[in-house]
This record gives sequence, structure tokens and C-alpha cells, in this order.
Amino acid sequence: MLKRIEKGIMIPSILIVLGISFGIIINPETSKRIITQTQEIITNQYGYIYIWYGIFAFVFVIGISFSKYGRVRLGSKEEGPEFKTFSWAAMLFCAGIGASVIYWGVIEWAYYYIALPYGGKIESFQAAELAATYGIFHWGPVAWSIYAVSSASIGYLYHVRKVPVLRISEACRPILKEKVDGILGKGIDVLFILGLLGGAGTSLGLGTPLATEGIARIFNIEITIFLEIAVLLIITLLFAVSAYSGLKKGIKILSNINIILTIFLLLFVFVVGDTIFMINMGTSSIGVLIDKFPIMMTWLDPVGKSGFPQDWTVFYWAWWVAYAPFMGMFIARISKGRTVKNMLLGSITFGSIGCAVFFIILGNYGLNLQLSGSYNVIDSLSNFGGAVTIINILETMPVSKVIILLVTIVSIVFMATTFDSASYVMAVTVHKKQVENYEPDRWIRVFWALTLGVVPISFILLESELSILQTASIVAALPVTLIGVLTAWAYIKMVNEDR
Ligand code: NM2
Repeated sequence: MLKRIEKGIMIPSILIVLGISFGIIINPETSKRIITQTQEIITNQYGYIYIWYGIFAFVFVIGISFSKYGRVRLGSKEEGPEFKTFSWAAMLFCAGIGASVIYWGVIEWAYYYIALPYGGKIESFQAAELAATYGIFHWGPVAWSIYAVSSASIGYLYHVRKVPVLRISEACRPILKEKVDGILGKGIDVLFILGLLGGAGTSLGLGTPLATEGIARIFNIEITIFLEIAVLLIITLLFAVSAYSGLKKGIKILSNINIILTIFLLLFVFVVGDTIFMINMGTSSIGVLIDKFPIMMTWLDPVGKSGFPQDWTVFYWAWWVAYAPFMGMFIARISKGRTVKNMLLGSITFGSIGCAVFFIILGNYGLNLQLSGSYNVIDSLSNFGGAVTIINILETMPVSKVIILLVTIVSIVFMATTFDSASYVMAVTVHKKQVENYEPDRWIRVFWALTLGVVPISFILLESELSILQTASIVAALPVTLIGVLTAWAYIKMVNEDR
């Protein structure tokens, strides 16, 4: 069995992840200090790298779409797209978005409402409108461009040159040539795995306390570290089983149920909340976003030094970058028969609109509680943290127990449907045999699923605050930006060579 494993990719990845996780568990205090320092150095001194990466991704996606490079079709014209646009968009959304959209959808505005970007006035209407908009920006077209960057070259290799790209390093071959077979290629794959584990660490580190809080509130039990670890293990087990049984079976049914439950949840909140406020604020957010878009995309606050863009935009771009090669492969796979323009613009429009709906409905429900004085979300956030506040917000709704149960289930399944595919992709990456349509060994898929659970366990033991969870993505994603640039370059090079 071990013969089939690419040890040069597997061993360094495992050693680094286990080393860091055990280091945290054994020496939490020192680790906390090192993590905080690292985060400060990267965000304060090198934050511009992520901001520039966001600009690059957006310009690349728009530039490619509206030039000859966008007209390339991934497959034959006669056959047409493999998936209808609706299922294509649904798959895209479910793969790239997990429970975080619910977590942040509900409370992201609250952080921004008090942070006052651009030096706004406390509790002013501008501060509220900006707070409602910033979340939509962080989950909007720039973010989705970051996801889409690598899909062009992978899609081209896969569907036009008919090279099965089962490792991200393969997508860099047009640029790096035979160096991909050496240590450089292995390094790229290791960085890809570490990035994904870091991004997943942030996601699971946020999602697990939310699910735990939901369960504790429904069953009226007290939260302990053991309960939190138990919930994490249940989630991990769920995606391990799903990765074991293959992507097509259990997870497909689960995803479909999840979509129905999510739509129900959003409609419910839309109706029981102040619907007119949501529509009005949602509409106004579109204007604020268009007005502020170039500033939001480039802002580093060099004089005011509020730290806002570093704490938020830099963190968000890092988090999207961590998942980006994985999503690039995914988007490329499902886009057979589409033009590159259609794939890229489709990703950023459907993705951004999908996320915006969550923010407009869930976020404005909470914002309205704050503004109307019926519940002080900001106070709750600073006293009890994100997970408790989200469940408190849900408690203000009618049939709140049912809604809390619904959100808990949806969050768990959302996490499971993202990380079973992540386990799968990591299993493919470390496999030696790289031919089309093969299945990586089951035990390797399960192995990666379990590894995905290790990093968050160390975070739970560390009782980590938000900034530590953010650091996992900020550090792990930095080298992944290089992979994005290489794959983007590879696409242009290949099209120039072939046409
Ligand atoms: N992103 C979209 O936890 C999740 O929902 C997975 C998070 C990168 C912010 C993706």
C-alpha cells in the first residue's frame, strides 16, 4: 500500500502539521506568543502582499474574460457544458463555502460597526451601512476571483490538452517544465496541502464552537472542552465516512438536503425579520459597494493605522487563498464545455451573489436588532464571543429551538461537505499513480480526513481567540499566492503557444 504513496509529499506535510499541532498542545503559552507575533509580522509588514494578490486575481479574471483568452472553450462546442448552469453554480457554491458563511453572515457586521473603517463616526448611519457592506465585499468578486485564478490553466490542461491534472504542481508545468518532477514540484504540492490544512483549521476552529454552542443550548448542557472536542470528532467522523464511501454517494444526498434546509433557513429569517429593512439595507449596500470598491480593494490605512484592513481584508484574502488551488481544480473539473470567460465570470457572479444573500438576510437581521435596541449584539460579542452571540441572535426568533437545531445541523453538514472533498483532493495529491478516473485508496482519504481534525483540536486546547484562528490561514496561505501566480501565467503561456 505504502508503495503507492508519494512519500516526498506525504511525509513533509504530515511532519510539519503534526509538529506544529503537538508543539501547541505541549507548550500552549509559548505557542500563543509565537503565533501572535507571526501574525503581527505578516499582517503589518507584509499585508500588502495579500492586498496585491487580491488586485492581481481580480484583474486577471476580468482581463482574461474580456480578451481573446476568455474565448477559449474547455471542450467541444457541439457537446456543450457538462452541467446545467444551475447545478454548476450549486456545486461551485457548496464546494467553496462551508459553515463560515453562516457564522460570519450573522455577525461580521458587528465587528465592522465598532471598528469604524475610514474613521467613521460611532453609531452613525454611514457606519451601519458600511458595516453591512464590508462583509459582502469580503465574500464578493475579489474573493471569488482568488478562487477562480487557477481554474483557467487547470481547465485548459484538463479539457483542451487532455493532461490529467491531479496535482496542483502539474498546473505549473508549462512554466517550470521538468522542475515539476523534482523537489520544486514536491514543494508546491506540500505547500498546497499545508495551505489547505491551515484554511481548514480556521474554518473548523470557528465552526466547531458554533455547533457545540447550538447543541449545548438545545440539550441544556454545559460546554466543556471535552464536549467541544467530542463535537469536532463527530464532524470529523462524518467527513471521514463520507470521504471513505466516495464523493458520489452519501455526500450527494447530504448536500441536497443541506441546500433545501439552507434555503428554508434564509427564507424563514427573511420573513420573520424586518423584511423591508433587509431589502432597503441590501439595496443600499450595492451602492456603497460600487462606490467604495476600488478603495476597499487597495486600502491599507497607512496613516490612520487602524489595523482594520490588516485584521480583516488581509485575513480574508489569506483564507480564500488557502482554499484556492483546491477550488481551482474543482471549478476546472465541473466546467467542461464552457468557455473560460463563462467559467470565470460565472464563478465570481454566482459566488458573490450567493454569499451576499446570506449577509443581506442574516447580517441585517442582527444589525436591525442592534439598531432597534431590541438586542445588544455588540455587547454580547465582546462579553461572550462569536458562537454564543450567534445563538443568542437566533434565540430572538420565533420557534428558536427549531432554528438553532437547523443552524447546528446545516453548519455540521456544510463543514462535512467541504472537508470530504478536501480529504479526497489531498489523497489524490499524495498518490503515485496519476491517471484519469482513478480512485485514491480509501484509507488515505480517511487518513487526511482525520489529519484535518488535528489542527482544530490543538486550537480548542489552546482555547484560542479569533486572531489565533485567523493566523492559521494567514501563515499557511502566504506561499500559496505563488502557486496562483504561476498557474495564471501558465494559462496565458499555453494559449499563446497553441493559438
Ligand atoms: N472561505 C470562503 O469555512 C468555510 O466556509 C470554507 C471559507 C474561504 C472564507 C471556506
